[in-house]
Amino acid sequence: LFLLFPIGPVSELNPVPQVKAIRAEHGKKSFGPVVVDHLYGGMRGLPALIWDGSVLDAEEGIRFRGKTIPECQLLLPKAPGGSEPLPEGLFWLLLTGEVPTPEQTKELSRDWAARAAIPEFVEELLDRCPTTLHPMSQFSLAVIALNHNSSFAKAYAEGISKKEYWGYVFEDCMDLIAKLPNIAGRIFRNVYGLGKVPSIDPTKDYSWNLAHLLGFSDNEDFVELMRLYITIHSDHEGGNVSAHTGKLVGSALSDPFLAYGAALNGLAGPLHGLANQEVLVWLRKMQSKIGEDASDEAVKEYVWSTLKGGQVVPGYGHAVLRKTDPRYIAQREFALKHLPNDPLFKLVGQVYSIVPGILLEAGKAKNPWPNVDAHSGVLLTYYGLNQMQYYTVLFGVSRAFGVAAQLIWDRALGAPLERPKSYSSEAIKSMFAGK
Ligand code: AMX
Repeated sequence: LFLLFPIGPVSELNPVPQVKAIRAEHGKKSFGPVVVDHLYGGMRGLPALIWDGSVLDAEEGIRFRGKTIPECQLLLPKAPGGSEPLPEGLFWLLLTGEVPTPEQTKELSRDWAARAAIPEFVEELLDRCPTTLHPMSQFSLAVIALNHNSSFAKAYAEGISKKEYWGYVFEDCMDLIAKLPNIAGRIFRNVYGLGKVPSIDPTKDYSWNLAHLLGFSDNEDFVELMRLYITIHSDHEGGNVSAHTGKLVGSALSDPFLAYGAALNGLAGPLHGLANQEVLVWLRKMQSKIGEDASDEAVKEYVWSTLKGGQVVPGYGHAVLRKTDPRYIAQREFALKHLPNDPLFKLVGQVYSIVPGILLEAGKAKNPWPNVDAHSGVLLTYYGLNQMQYYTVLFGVSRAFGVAAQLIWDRALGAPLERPKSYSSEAIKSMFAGK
């Protein structure tokens, strides 16, 4: 597999010369002004990063190597009898820019299954965690502990050349992705008292195995949901908190386990990946306050009470998007196909018809439309995965695909240590005094 990826010096697709040419021709050209608001405003919109794997357009949403979600659903290989894309194919696409053949996808499933076992001490570490420790904290602990066996850290300590970094990072990233189902499965079973983690089946695909370890592989629709879920949550260009954290930490040449553990800690925040847990908590609270089958008026009143309480409506708004997230639409279409009459899905739809109007009227949020997290929980709940605190772990399994692809490319392209400049407010005052 290693030989199939187009990073090595012999490949015609190797983009290293292309990057050199871009820098030689355009290196000193400006994107436009940096204004003081960029510094105080969370760097929103500041051009600062390179990532070829996916690009986010404010109106259209995400494209993975130029392909929209519906295009990926059409073009990427499926499991026999399945209709959702296999995330193996998406990883291949992110990494190489090419749609793999079904056989290449199968080879990746086999490779990951062969690497899936986690060290015994990591199993013990997870078994010792109190069940009250949030699943995301357990997830991050376990991923960071995998650094014990990092090929990159070992090779670096032995003094490899810079040119060899990417190959070892590639090995670690493949291990990282492969081991996540066993970590995620163990956390799920430990926290919710669901018994021993079953074994990975080396003949099955990644999503089937993840579903199997969670105890849902008997339900083919749930397995299909996992395939769609991992595909659409994998990557969202380079600047979101988890992707950027992974890249930043990786730039210090911390190995992929340390870098992805850090990324997971960012994903665990309520304004980022934890929003999928927050959405379900919020919907359940709404139901207990205004009942099921509530009127539009009652829902409106509840949304306003959330805003008046100084809280955000979880699952709505986005730092980049200005339209309904296509990841939301893909999940809505899945729900229309598989669970059109589910009461919670109906509530999600009702909320969709009400919240944007209220956020527009409230006048603060730049984007009143739903994001990916507004819809994922209802799908998981429908199939019986109703442990809301666990939801972000599944997001974390998926996001590894994008962060891993980025880490491999960053080391292949020789990306330097990230080190932007910070200023004090005093410096800003004196810099612009009288101007
Ligand atoms: N409900 C209420 N207020 C909201 C809001 C929402 N859903 N979205 C934005 N706002 C508010 C902001 O809190 C901010 O208020 P302030 O001026 O008092 O600080 C104001 O509107 C302007 O914010 P913005 O420029 O529109 O958004 P942002 O880029 O600063 O933040 C995000 C983006 C996602 C953090 C924000 O929309 C939010 O908090 N949404 C709810 C949480 C959520 O769904 N997060 C998941 C995002 C997707 C993901 O990463 N998984």
